[in-house]
Amino acid sequence: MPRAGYDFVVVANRLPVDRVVDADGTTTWRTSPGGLVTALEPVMREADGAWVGWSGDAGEAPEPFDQGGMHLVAVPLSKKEVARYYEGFSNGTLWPLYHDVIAQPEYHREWWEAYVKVNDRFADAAAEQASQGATVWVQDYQLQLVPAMLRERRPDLRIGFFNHIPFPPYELFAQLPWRRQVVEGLLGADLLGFQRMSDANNFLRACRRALGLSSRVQQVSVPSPDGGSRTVRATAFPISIDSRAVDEMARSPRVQSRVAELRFELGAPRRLALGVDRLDYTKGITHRLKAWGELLADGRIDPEDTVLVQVATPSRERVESYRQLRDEIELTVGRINGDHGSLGHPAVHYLHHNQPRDEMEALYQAADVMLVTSLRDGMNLVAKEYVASRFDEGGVLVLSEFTGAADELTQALSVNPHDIDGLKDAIARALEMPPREQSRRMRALRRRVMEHDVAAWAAAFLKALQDPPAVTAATAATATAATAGTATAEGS
Ligand code: ADQ
Repeated sequence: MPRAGYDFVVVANRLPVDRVVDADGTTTWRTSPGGLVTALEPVMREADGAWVGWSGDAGEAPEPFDQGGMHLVAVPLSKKEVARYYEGFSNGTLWPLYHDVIAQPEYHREWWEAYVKVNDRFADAAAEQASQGATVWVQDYQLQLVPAMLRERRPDLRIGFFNHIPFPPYELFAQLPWRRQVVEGLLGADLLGFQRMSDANNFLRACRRALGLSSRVQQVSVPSPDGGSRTVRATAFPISIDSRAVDEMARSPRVQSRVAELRFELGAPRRLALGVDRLDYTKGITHRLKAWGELLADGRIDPEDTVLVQVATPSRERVESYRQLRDEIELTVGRINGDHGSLGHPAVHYLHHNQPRDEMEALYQAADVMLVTSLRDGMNLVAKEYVASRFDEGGVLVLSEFTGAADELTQALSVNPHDIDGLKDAIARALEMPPREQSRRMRALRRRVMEHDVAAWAAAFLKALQDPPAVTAATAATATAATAGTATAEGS
């Protein structure tokens, strides 16, 4: 097979586009708005880039096509592979295992076999697109075997990997029957990026424990087939958002007038709290609702003047545990409204659908308090979006200590979502925080989020990937410490 010759190749489970079928049945593609695309688009355009990923539909893949300055190469997945590789091994095994086993991971050999096969197909597609000596950046937990598979086919490539979700402590990771293969797969990369230093250190520990390799500060030495060894680096590159774009949209007259409208539609409450999450058991939505329900029952919140808006994006609806969670959340919201709402005045407004971007900005602007109560979260971009949208320096962020964002956003009100009494106190405090304290905290939060945006994240990773190992270990650690504020302290 001849090589296509792209100097920069991104490999991700999903292509950065969604299929749109018009009324006349013709298919077009719309770029999906996401941080990763925003960050990588300029790099892609400048470096002559290709993006390898799944289209989102089972069955035959469309032919490669160009869209928004990117060359898109779709990898086909059969219906069975979607069930076993994606819904099964990625979302039923790795996702719960990597999020502290909040839900029980399932280990099935046929899921693992599909994961190997699909990773192999992604590696093949990437190897075909990359030019001699190209840079390939593999994204996330669905593709952990791709780095080694790619190195085997193309030792000339510079390979990076970024894990968007946490990497678990070895005591949990050790449950995985294929732990050795996963670590070996990742070690095919030259540079491994994690959200937090503690994730990188968990990975380095897995290298020692599962493979008996020796590691030094943020690097591990891997024996190569020629009898020598390669150095693989693993460190933190906390991801961010397109902060300027969020800030600008929040200031726009359209969003501003929508903010006033929204508050009116919600009955002009004195206080408005907001939760925005993918409907996922890692996000702690039930803990948040429990705390809110108890605050109402205790009389600490008056439903006449204080409301909660919970936006829950539909997610992984074919997976049984997600269906159960949706039922549980909707039952709880119904109970709270039954007990504390009145006609035309629900205590909790619940939306189970995607919101357009500008509506999200208006919600952030309208919210006096933002509730992020994840039980475990790689980063949590919602927290950063809230901060970037608050150009008025108002509003209070209540943030779980179990998010990656908590390492950076130290001026938020930090909570342990398992501690319902503590969570209730933090919510009550946030709802009554004086404006001066709000702006003092928000100013500090904004400094961090506006300076360290997603472009800075991508640039830092790609620069470190080009650097020779010995220099990079020090540079990456310094760069991360400089940009992440206190972020590195946590991992030590
Ligand atoms: P997610 O688990 O999806 O991401 P998060 O980081 O919060 O979590 O990103 C969610 C994104 O979806 C945000 O940009 C948010 O605005 C958007 N969104 C949520 N609900 C929406 C709705 N109803 N309508 C429109 N948009 C909505 C994974 C990891 C995270 C990590 C990111 C990036 O789980 O920990 O931060 O990848 O690395």
